[in-house]
Amino acid sequence: MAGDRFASVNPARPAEVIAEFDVSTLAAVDDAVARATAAQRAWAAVPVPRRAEVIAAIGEILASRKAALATLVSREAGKILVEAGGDVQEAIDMAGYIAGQGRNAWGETHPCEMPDKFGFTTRHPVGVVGMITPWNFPVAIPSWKIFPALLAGNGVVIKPSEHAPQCCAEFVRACVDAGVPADLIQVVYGFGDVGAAISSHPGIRAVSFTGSVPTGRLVASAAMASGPRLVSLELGGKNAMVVMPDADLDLVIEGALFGAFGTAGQRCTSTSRLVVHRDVVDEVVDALAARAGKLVIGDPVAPGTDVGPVIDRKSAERIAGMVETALGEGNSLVTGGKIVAVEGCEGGAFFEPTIIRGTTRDSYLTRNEVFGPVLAVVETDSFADAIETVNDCEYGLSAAVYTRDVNQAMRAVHAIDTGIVYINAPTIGAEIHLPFGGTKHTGNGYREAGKRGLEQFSETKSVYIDFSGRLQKAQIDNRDAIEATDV
Ligand code: UN1
Repeated sequence: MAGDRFASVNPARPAEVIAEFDVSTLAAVDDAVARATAAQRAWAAVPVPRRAEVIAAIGEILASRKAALATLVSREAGKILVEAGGDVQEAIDMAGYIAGQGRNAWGETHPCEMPDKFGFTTRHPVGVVGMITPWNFPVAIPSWKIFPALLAGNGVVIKPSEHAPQCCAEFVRACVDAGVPADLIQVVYGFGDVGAAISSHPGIRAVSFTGSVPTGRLVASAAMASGPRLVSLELGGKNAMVVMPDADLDLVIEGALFGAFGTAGQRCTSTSRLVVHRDVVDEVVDALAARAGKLVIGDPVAPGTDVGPVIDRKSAERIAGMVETALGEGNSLVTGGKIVAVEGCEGGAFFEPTIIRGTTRDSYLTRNEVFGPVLAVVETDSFADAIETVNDCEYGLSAAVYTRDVNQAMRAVHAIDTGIVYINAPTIGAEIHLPFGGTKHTGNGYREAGKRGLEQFSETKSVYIDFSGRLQKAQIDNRDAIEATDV
């Protein structure tokens, strides 16, 4: 891989190069780990509230550069401008949240079994955290991982997706401008082999990955083969929205449009299954199709565009192939289904918002993640069947339930096996102070964001202080013996 270069391009106009990068060699990854390790030692000695102040300053710099960063996100990742701004805003919000945590509790105290003794926990950095991030939230997701890692006193080696490296480079530049020591966050560039080098690097103690299930498995295997290491995975989704007949159907249409076709369906949290009660399915699908057909597909930086491109031509072709497979299974096309050309965006990877009816729990389209603007409609005849349908899925990231019945809503919250559940709101739009992540093949039990996300890059130390001045033996086989020996 020595000497290789690659370019990131505008997915709306692939001839437009955004930036060029050297593919990092194995030696460059080694060097990055060595620099981050050296810088981490000094950073770990900085008091936590001081680290938090640096993170707060990053938030201010990001806010002052928000418009420029959003335009870059739009050009490099193809998100429409308003959603690109939301991507940057998540990082700003995350900076505020994490900075505030710098003055929060750093452990817990506990009573002990013996007199004149107590216990407490405290947190320590893991060392250097390796991160592999996707292109669909090219500023927000690095911030979800980097800010908690920094607050905990760690160094970072990050490999952004080859589709949106410049967004990460600009994000890290903001961190350095805010006062993060220059070597503490190292960015390496390239493809799977660079990710593999991070995952298995002996100097990296924890690996955090967001992406597909197959790549997540490779990352985890590589990390564990030469580990053990802490590995946090944030993988796929096949997120369902349930529509009961008593729901506010106008709200359903707005929510489904945003959930399924926002970000061109390329969020881990995008709505890709619409589980609708038979009594309202025709009404819902007709209204949705009418609105979907009017969404403006176009240049993501142009005001008025509703749906930008998918990330590249290969992805558009893969989505078209998946639609074809679904139709080949006998499902029916309600609207969309094709790659389309947009004037002024030559070679752009645009895919129509697509609705497909006639799928069941076992269809190809309800079982496989598309990562594009394709919504599969599954009919249901009862609440119980709807919940079973939601759960009959190998992923468990996000789900939404639309109903006006509060008892039904609460039953859904308990019964749905996903990491995130929305009531009367779409499957997208998670806020940074609540944990983000999922069950089953969506992850391996970790959560990003919120308090859980804050703790994931820390080691916990349990400390016992015995000020009795004598040997006290805990946990010997019976309490009489404890009393005889110790008191
Ligand atoms: C993702 O797609 O990986 O909840 C992240 C949401 C966004 C984050 C999505 N706040 O839709």
